[in-house]
Amino acid sequence: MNQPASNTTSTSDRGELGSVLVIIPTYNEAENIRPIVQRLRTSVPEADILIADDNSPDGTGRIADELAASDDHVHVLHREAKQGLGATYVAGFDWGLSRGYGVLVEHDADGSHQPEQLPSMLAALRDADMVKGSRWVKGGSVVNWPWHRKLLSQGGSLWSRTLLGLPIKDVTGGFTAFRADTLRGIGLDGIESAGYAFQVDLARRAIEHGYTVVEVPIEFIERERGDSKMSGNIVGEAMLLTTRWGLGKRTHQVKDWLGFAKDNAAKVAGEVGEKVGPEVHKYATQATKLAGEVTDKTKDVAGDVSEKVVAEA
Ligand SMILES: Nc1nc2c(ncn2[C@@H]2O[C@H](COP(=O)(O)OP(=O)(O)O)[C@@H](O)[C@H]2O)c(=O)[nH]1
Ligand SMILES: [Mg+2]
Repeated sequence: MNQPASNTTSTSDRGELGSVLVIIPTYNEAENIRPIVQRLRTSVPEADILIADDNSPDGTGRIADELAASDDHVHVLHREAKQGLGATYVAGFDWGLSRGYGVLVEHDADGSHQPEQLPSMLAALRDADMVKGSRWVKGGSVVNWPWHRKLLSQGGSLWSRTLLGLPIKDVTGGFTAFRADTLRGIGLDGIESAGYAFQVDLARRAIEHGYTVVEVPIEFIERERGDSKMSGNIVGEAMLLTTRWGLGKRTHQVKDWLGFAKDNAAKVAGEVGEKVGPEVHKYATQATKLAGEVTDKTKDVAGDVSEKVVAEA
């Protein structure tokens, strides 16, 4: 294996970016893989590329081997069978992290993500922990999408943004650059999500860990060759998991708030009791006890309801 390419310096206190690995997951991308690798080599010549192929029946893996044989910057990870985008990326991240790359990039093979836009994302990563190429910020756009795809994508982002409280406009987008430390920090164990949910999962983990996530506008072009592997199942998985994560988060918030209300009620009752004398203090204590029982009951009900919704979803 050749060593990761030369370092890129950074002025932020996050430290140098280090060498860049662009991971391209492929399943039946025989027509697309050569041109996309060529464009990446031109746009980010210092970066390495890892093609992570799930044993594509159309021979994409063989073409990837040919590309790797003629270029030290290109590597191939052959996987046995189609296991979904999320599992492929986790394997690609592990491959890159164990080899010391400082930046790991998610990049589709089908031409939707433009290699020419990667340098501006890497520049933004100097002052961030994670950069998402974004279709839904000012300056971002989508080319050749019918209205229902736009609705699905924007609706999906709105859904996960609202439920999870994420400050990100394009949560489901898959053109993303991570610092290696960010991926190590959020941890890749226990990630089970496959498609769009995988992108939401990474974003929510990063935000929950306090990392800075920046969106850079991109122009996303619908693929011209080959077929999309995204399906109704993948959309369904994204909605189900996002709802489950969102409800888990909200239940905790409700429980925290009820706990706070209970403590506060006891405190106020105590203060009032001291002022108005022992007789009233007795009633206040009883009222507080009652309030405590009610809030405990409400917490149980909130827990039951959310578990029920999650189980039925
Ligand atoms: N290795 C691997 N790659 C996949 C899998 N599913 C999708 N991909 C690749 O992931 C990228 C994005 O998938 P695509 O079908 O274009 O999704 P869409 O853009 O949402 O329609 C493409 O490069 C696909 O070849 C999978 O199960 N395994
Ligand atoms: Mg695509």
